[in-house]
Amino acid sequence: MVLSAADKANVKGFWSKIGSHAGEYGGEALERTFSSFPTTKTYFPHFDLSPGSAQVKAHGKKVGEALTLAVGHLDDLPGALSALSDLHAHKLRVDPVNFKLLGHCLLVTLALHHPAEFTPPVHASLDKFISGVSAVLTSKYR
Ligand code: HNI
Repeated sequence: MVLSAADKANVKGFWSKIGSHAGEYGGEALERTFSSFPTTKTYFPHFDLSPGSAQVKAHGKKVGEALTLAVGHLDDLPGALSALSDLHAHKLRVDPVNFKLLGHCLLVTLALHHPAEFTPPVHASLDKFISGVSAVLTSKYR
């Protein structure tokens, strides 16, 4: 997944608008993923997944923060996400299809919070970015 200079500028620009909300949006996106696509819940049997769960919020915060880290390393996503890639491939073994579902919910969540900034070009760049992160997190499966 190659991000052009324009994609990188779009992602960075959008992320600067989000500011400190990335963690909160990560939690919302995760909640939406679990309720819209319940099969994703199978990876979290050890979590309290009831609506408003503090555990889901806390985990979503980690996801949001990992995305913020990735935005800071758009030229080296594999390096920046190497440990997370090991975790998802070797330990968690999350079926890659789930990344599309979470990625979709992340986009929806971002669009809901920032409709004016979520222009079609920004939409496309964010989709590429999240797909790129997902590609790295599923790259060590084989
Ligand atoms: Ni994911 C743990 C980031 C997709 C299931 N995941 C993490 C952690 C981060 C993270 C950060 C915490 C690591 C730590 O504590 O050291 N995950 C991300 C990102 C994406 C993603 C950035 C994609 C954008 N993870 C997914 C998907 C699933 C998933 C699609 C399954 C549906 N992740 C997990 C599970 C854990 C996890 C399960 C371990 C949770 C725990 O605490 O036991």
